[in-house]
Amino acid sequence: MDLYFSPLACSLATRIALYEAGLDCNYVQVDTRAKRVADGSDFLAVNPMAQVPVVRTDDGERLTENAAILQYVAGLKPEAGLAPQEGFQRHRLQQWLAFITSELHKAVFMPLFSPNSPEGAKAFARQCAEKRFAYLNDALDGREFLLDRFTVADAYLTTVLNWANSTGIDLGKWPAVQAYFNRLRKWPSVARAMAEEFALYKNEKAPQTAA
Ligand SMILES: N[C@@H](CCC(=O)N[C@@H](CS)C(=O)NCC(=O)O)C(=O)O
Repeated sequence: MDLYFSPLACSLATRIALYEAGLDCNYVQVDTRAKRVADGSDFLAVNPMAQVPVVRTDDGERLTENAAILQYVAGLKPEAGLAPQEGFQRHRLQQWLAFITSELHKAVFMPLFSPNSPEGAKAFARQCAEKRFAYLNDALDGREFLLDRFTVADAYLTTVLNWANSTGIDLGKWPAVQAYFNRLRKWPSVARAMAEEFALYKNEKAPQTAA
């Protein structure tokens, strides 16, 4: 399996899930701004949306969208418990994946990160953050994870919360969210994936000094 990723982008969630499940993968770095794969090839040929994550399965299928990819990875190793396989808890997992992708990732963080989003869009995103983080805070109060154990939803939520600092969102306003993030960032698969991608991120941003 190949995972097309960009350091510390939302594709980090899939890396966390793969580490948690103990699955092997070929990690293919992408520069989403230049729309180039690390080998110089055109990323648009892989994903016309120019977005990570993309998974290429061992059968040659290409899969996009965090929610779909994370459930795919969880399904490769059901015994790792990264997603409830059946029953109402499966719907609960999907509820959280949908919330993270639409209400946090796209409604709040995307406008704050995008170099093309106007100031008004950023201000609106900050306004949207209030209700969404208050809701999340209530849901996490007294809980260790989003469901009853670590799942792919936690991998995705931790990845997204990791963007708060650099976008000026103060998680301290929502103590249960802050406590969750402080705890989950130390979870072994999360800590390992974040440290590895942070090193790649720093490297990517370093000025090119080679002659
Ligand atoms: N709907 C997609 C969104 C993926 C996404 O926004 N990826 C970002 C990185 S976090 C990206 O590749 N952005 C580059 C771009 O949109 O040009 C999903 O959930 O997988």
